[in-house]
Amino acid sequence: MKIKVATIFPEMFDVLDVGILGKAQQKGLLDVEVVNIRDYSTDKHKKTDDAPFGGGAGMVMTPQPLHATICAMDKERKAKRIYLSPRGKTLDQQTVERLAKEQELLLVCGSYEGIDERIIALDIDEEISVGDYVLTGGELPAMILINAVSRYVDGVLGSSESTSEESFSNGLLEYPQYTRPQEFEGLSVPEVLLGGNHKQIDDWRLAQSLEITRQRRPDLYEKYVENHPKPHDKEK
Ligand code: 4G3
Repeated sequence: MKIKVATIFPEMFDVLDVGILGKAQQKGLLDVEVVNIRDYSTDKHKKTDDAPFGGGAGMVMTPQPLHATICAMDKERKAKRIYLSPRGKTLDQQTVERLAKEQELLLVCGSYEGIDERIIALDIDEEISVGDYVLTGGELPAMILINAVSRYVDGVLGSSESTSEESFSNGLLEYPQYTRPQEFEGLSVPEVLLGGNHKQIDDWRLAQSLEITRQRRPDLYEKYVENHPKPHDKEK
């Protein structure tokens, strides 16, 4: 998968060369290309921001460098163009899976109080938020999106890290996990996990997932229960 990023802080994306995503890039499964918006500014001081019309706090990213960057990066308009912003639709696992099917993404990172609205009208397909909080720029949200989407690219995860059995794949939160040693600081691993009865283990894990989800995420719990009606007593 090809992922292009437009930002005024390209060096922030060096962390993508580390770990699983670094390995995926070396293997050619993932190709992240980062472009500096400042390089496309025609201003004599290479400015990329200005004060907002109408007044108010902070600065707004000017349209010229952004539009020039996006046009240069996606001449054939073949990328899905995404702007990371607090007013976007909140990213969820279903959206991650949909975006992972795209050939190419172009992620636009805004700084300060955001970007000139006309760039969104002219150049952006979709606005996405990574949660209800404000950061100094869209760079960390872009990296969250890259990380989440890359896990669905064929070959990026090993078989032991597959996406099929994890949290949210059944709409529930994860059950508790344990590894060696069998006792740690006086706390033991639940007996059922040591027995090797896989039906019993699956039942225990589902019960744990259901209880944790009911306590922490009643919204997810209600959805699960609606879609998994209890088998009622057989008619006589
Ligand atoms: C304000 C995205 C700030 C307006 C970007 C962009 C949080 C998210 C910014 C704007 C961001 C998020 C840049 N902060 N929740 N900061 O995904 O358009």
